[in-house]
Amino acid sequence: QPLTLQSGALVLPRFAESRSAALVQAIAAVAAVAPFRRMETPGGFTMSAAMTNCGPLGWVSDRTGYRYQTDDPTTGKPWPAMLSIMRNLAMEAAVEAGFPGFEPDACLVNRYQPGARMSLHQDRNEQDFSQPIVSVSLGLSMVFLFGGLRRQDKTQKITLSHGDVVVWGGPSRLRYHGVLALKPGSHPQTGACRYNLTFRRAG
Ligand code: MD3
Ligand code: FE
Repeated sequence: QPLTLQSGALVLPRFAESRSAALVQAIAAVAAVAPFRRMETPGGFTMSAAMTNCGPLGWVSDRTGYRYQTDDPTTGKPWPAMLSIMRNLAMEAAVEAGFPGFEPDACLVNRYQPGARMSLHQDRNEQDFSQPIVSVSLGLSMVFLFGGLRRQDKTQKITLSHGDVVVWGGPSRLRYHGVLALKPGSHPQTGACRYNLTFRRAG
C-alpha cells in the first residue's frame, strides 16, 4: 500500500523486508569486490557515509567533481554486476509506483555508521530526470529530510526503517533531500549501521 509523500514520491513500507537478508548478503558480495570507501568532495571534505556501487555505472566524487563512471577508482576495475535480487526489487518497486519502464544501470550503496549523515543536496548527475530513483533502507532507522526545489525550501522529516522502499520520480525527482546523523544502535541484520541502496538510470 504505497503512501504518497509528495507528488511523485511514494513510500512502500517494508516492501523489501522479506528479501532483506538476501540484500544484506548481496551488499557484502559487492563490497568484497568494490570496498566501501569515504569519498572526497570537490570542496575538499570527506563524506561521512562510506560508498560503493554495482552495475554498469557507479557514482563517484573526488576533488574534480561528481560523475558516473564504469570503473571503480579504488581498484581500477569495472564495478561488480548488479545482482538480480537487487535489480528485480528495484524494478518491482518502480512498477508499483507507476514507473514500469525503469531499468537501473547504477546502484549506489551508502553505508552509515553512527554520526554519519548526508547534507541537503539534489541528485542531478543522471542523464534523464524523467526516470525515478528507487531507494531501499536496510538496518538501523534514520531520519530523512525531504525538501523542495530550492535549498531554502522547508523540509519534511520522515523516518526510514529497515525494508522501506521509496520511489522518487516525477515532480519529486529534483527535490532537495538529506539525512540526519545516524544514532548509535544495533540491528540484527546489519549490526551498528544503516545501508541505503539507490537505484538509478544514470546513462
Ligand atoms: C529524493 N541517499 O545517495 S535515500 C543519495 O539515505 C541519497 O542514503 C540518501 O540521497 C540515503 O543520493 C537518501 C532517498 C533518496 C535518494 C535519492 C533521491 C531521495 C531522493 C533523489 C531525488 C529525490
Ligand atoms: Fe541523493
